[in-house]
Parts: sequence; structure tokens; C-alpha cells
Amino acid sequence: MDHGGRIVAQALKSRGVSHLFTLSGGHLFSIYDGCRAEGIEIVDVRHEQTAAFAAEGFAKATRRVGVAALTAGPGVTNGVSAIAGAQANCSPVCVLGGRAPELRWGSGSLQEIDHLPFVSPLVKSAETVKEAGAIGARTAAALDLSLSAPFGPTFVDYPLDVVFSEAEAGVPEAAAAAEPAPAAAGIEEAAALLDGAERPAIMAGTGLYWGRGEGELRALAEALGVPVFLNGLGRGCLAADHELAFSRARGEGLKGADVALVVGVPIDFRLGFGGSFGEQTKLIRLDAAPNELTANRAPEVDLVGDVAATLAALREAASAGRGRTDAWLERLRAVEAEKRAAERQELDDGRSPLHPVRVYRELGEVLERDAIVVGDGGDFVSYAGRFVDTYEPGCWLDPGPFGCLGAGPGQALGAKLAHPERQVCLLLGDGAFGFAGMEFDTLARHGVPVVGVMGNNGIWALEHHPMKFLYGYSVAAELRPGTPYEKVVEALGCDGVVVSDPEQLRPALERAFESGRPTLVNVLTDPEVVYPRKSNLA
Ligand SMILES: Cc1ncc(C[n+]2csc(CCOP(=O)(O)OP(=O)(O)O)c2C)c(N)n1
Ligand SMILES: [Mg+2]
Repeated sequence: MDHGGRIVAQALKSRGVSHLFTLSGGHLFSIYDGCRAEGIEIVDVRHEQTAAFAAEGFAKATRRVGVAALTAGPGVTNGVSAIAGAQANCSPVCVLGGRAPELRWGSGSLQEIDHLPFVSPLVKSAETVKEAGAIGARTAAALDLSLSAPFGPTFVDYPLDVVFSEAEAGVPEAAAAAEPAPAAAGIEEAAALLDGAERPAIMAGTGLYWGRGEGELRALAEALGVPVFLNGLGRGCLAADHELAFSRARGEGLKGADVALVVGVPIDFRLGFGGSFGEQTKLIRLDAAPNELTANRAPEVDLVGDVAATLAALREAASAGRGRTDAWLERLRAVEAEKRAAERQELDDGRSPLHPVRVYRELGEVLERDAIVVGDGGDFVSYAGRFVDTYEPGCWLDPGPFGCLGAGPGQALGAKLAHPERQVCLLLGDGAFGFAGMEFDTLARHGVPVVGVMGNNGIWALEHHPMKFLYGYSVAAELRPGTPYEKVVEALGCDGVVVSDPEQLRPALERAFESGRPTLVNVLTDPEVVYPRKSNLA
């Protein structure tokens, strides 16, 4: 017989879980006791949203399940934005909740609220375990389901009286590695489209990464000579310096394509709801789940199945060979080169406070190929999306389409604990810092040397500039200029440095990555710089 918390921990261990992200609450004590006994590292943070974001960061950095434990009531409600973000990203995150005692349910216990009605719409499964004897099986099921395709968050909560009582462990064994999943139906039709294409393009995102499709994607692109564009967690699935990887030419590449294979990415606002492609472009969509965005432009072929297996089947079925796309690739290479040349001026910008693009030039010189870059902010992160090159899968962690500010410190914490040997760089707007800046305390307490780089422009630029454009003024989008956030993190036990001149930046970054200490490089950036975006409200 073991107590319920120990059984929870045994279930975690049986699935290879190494870290539990949490913030303390009495409802969770027996789970902590179990984790201590089973050798699972407990990482306690300063706000429950960070616990769940850290679980997601760990999942994104490893393609394993990330686990957070949130205490009953406000612990779970505080985690809701992060759970919604994980849903939008199809991230394999399992959230364990404390819960008021079952025996007294309805009597008004402390922190008593039924989580399921508000968590259920955000997760693949949500349940309350009402018997200690069921804890092992239900916890294991929640962990396993988060990692069954399509991945996504799951939730399970444990009433206090249940998780503190004893039962036989009863954790079912993890299923043996499944048979290779079959390819989607519709291969012939899709392959025929690709074979007939003179200007094909591949647009791939997060679902490619979750489906471990990077090897097959590269093989298909190389076999047929297809230019590849990547977003979200798809970035790095083809190295930025691969001859078929393009970024600046994306507008031209998607509009001009006669056939586009859209892999693991919803045809959402990031793709103009379909309008990023040409009117004549034939769309082939491939993902582990059917197209949910039925209000948008429908793909000509919808391939639903295992991403890697389907990419392999497409390569086998297609026979076009490479040469026919040479002219198309030449054209895109010319566009790419022209746009890159036009960026030179911004990259070299010598102004002080700095142009954000100058920050990314300096950072690019310091980051290693497998560095993990986490983005949390507005325009500062939009610039990063354009200027930070990604070379390996799982190295670009943005909040995803749910776009929740404050996700960064947690995601960086999770990623650095997953890969202590790699550089983890957290890009932060000064606005974004306010949501979870206290987590620098967590980084200090747990000795997690994340390097934060802040673009401190004294405004919420992504709101300030569009509002000024629309109304001629902006309101609720101003912050205090030059706030010394480096002193804030110093007070919390981290290193902090302020940079106001471009010449100071490289040495500051080098020192930060070499020091082995959590650091914030507070870079004062020019609030007048307006990120060139078509629309902020679409
Ligand atoms: C939780 C949350 N609240 C508000 C927003 C809206 N929002 C998106 S970007 C942004 C501005 C971010 O400012 P900052 O982090 O300073 O970056 P900057 O745009 O100045 O570079 C805001 C308020 C959001 N995405 N998420
Ligand atoms: Mg700002």
C-alpha cells in the first residue's frame, strides 16, 4: 500500500517524467512527498501560470510530456491561460490539480471549486479521481493521452482526502512502442499535384515537429526541389542555412506557388486565413488532426494521419525529380538575397538607444547552433521572428497562436532544465517582463542560468504604434522609460546589466552566456522604431 501522492509520482516515473513544476499548496503535499521518494525533481515557481508554461517549455524542448501540479481553486484558475496556450500549440502537457475534499464536497471547503467545467474545453481529457485505487491508472492515462497524436494538454485532479489516503499502486505499464502509424489516405492525389507542380512550396509548422517529421520533410523537399518555409515550432526542422530553406521570400513563395503543401500548421491568421497563398495555389494540408478552421479557405486535399509516414509516402509516390523547379528556386533565391541585402542598414544601425534589429545582429554572433531561443513580447519578438535563424528542431519557442504574454520565463525555465548544456536565451519585451519577471527569483533559487535579453523601449510597442496609427494618439500603451530591470533581477539574486550603446552589447552577451548564472541584459531600445506590419488586429 502507498499513499495517493506516492502513486501519482510512481505513474509519473513510469512515463519517464523527471520534473514537476509547481507552486505550493497543502492539497499537493502528498504528491510532493511522493515525488521526493520517487526521485522526481520538484521545481517551485512564483505563479501557477509559470508552472504550466514551464511544463510546456519542457515538452517543447524534449517532445516528452511536461507536467505541472497546481493547487486547488486559484492554483488551477491561475494556470488556465497556459493550458489554453498549450491547447493551441498541441503541446503534450499534463496538469495535475489539487482539489477540495470529496467527503465534504458542497460544504464550502477552502478553495473548493469544480475545475472540470472550465478546464474541459481546453484539454483532451479532464477528470477527477475519486478513489485512491484509481490514481495510478488515471494519472498514467492522462500522461499517455497528452502524447497520443494529435498531442495536447490533459488534466486530472485529486480530492485532498483521496490523494492523502492509501491504496495499491496499480500503475499500468506504458504501452510498448506503437507500430509505425499509417500514412494518410489521399497520397496519390497529393503526389499527382506535387508531380505536376512547377512552383511547389512547403509551409510547415508546429505539427511537423510534434510528428517528428523533419527527416522526411527534408528528404521530400530535396527529392522534388521544393522550397521550404517554416513557422512556430517547425522552425529549425530544416536548418536556416539549408539550400531549400527560405524565410524572406515567403510572401513571394506562397503567393507564387502553384501547389503548396501545408504541414502541421493551421491555415490561420499567420497564413492570412489562406490569403497568404495565391488564388490559383492548390493547397494540400497535412496534419495529425482534421482541419478545424472550416470557416477559412479549404485545402484541395486534406491529408489526416501520421505526419512523418505521410511525408515518406508522398516522396515514394511522387516521381517528378528536381530539375523542373530550378527556375522557381532561382527566382526565390534572388528575392531572398535582395531582401537580406536591404536589411543591412538596420543590422548595422548604430543608434543609441538601440534599434531592435541591431540587438539580433549581435545576438546572432553569440548564439550557438543548438541554442534555444524563447520569445515573450510584442514587436521585439516579431523582429526576432524575422532575424533569429534557427538550425535545429525545438530551438524556437514562441507562445504560439494563443499569444499569451508572460509565457517566456516559464518556457525558458523548462527548456533549460531539459537541456542544461545548451544556451537558453529568453527574449523579453519590457511589457512582457511584468507578467512573470518574478521568475528570475525561481531561476536564481534553482540555479538555472537562462540569459534574458530585454528590448526595453518603455512602451507596449505592438499596441502603442498601431493605436497611434488608428487614432493619432495612444492610451494604456506607455510604460516607464528606462526602468532599470537589471536591478530588479539583481535584487532577486541574478546578474543584471544595462546596455544603452550598441558597442556594449556583444561583450555583455558573451559574459552572460559564459557566467553560468541567470542574467538579464536590459537593452534600451528606441521606442520610435515601428515594426512594419500590415495589421495588428486581423
Ligand atoms: C496576456 C496578454 N495580454 C495582452 C496582450 C496584448 N499584447 C500583445 S503584444 C503587447 C505589447 C508587448 O509589449 P512589450 O512586451 O513591451 O514588447 P514591445 O511590443 O514593446 O516590443 C500586448 C500588450 C497579450 N498578447 N497577452
Ligand atoms: Mg516594450
